[in-house]
Amino acid sequence: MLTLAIIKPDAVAANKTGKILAHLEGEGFRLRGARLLRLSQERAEDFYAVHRERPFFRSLVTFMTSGPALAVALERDDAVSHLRGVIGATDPAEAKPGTVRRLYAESKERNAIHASDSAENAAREVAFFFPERDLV
Ligand code: FUP
Repeated sequence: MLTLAIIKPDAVAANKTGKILAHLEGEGFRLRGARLLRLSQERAEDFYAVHRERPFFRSLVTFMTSGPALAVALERDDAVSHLRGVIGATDPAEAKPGTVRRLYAESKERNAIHASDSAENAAREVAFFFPERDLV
């Protein structure tokens, strides 16, 4: 089973990409796709469309377009729920010790990593970044 993670611009800018990938590999995830990219405003708005009416939407889009991010397609048993546990709560102050966000995130907005939150969203989000031919 595949899920989608994005190492966000805060973590890439802080040179934490390698540490975060090592953490994910240590949890048994295998890389099936990887793309370093800078989201356009239109693509970021599309990716976070479910949050369009939320008060943090504009700020989130500005942050997500602020610099390079690394999108990865990851494979593991129970990938979606396992990765959600590994990244921790949205706000690093509330994330459990040892989770990626507790270890590496700066704030609730600049929170180091995205992970798909359901099997349905994982399928949509993997396809958002990776055409079938780019999944190894
Ligand atoms: P998560 O699934 O943990 O990434 O969290 P959500 O889907 O609820 O939110 C998506 C992103 O919006 C978060 F990663 C960060 C941002 N966000 C804020 O900036 N402020 C908030 O109050 C909630 C979310």
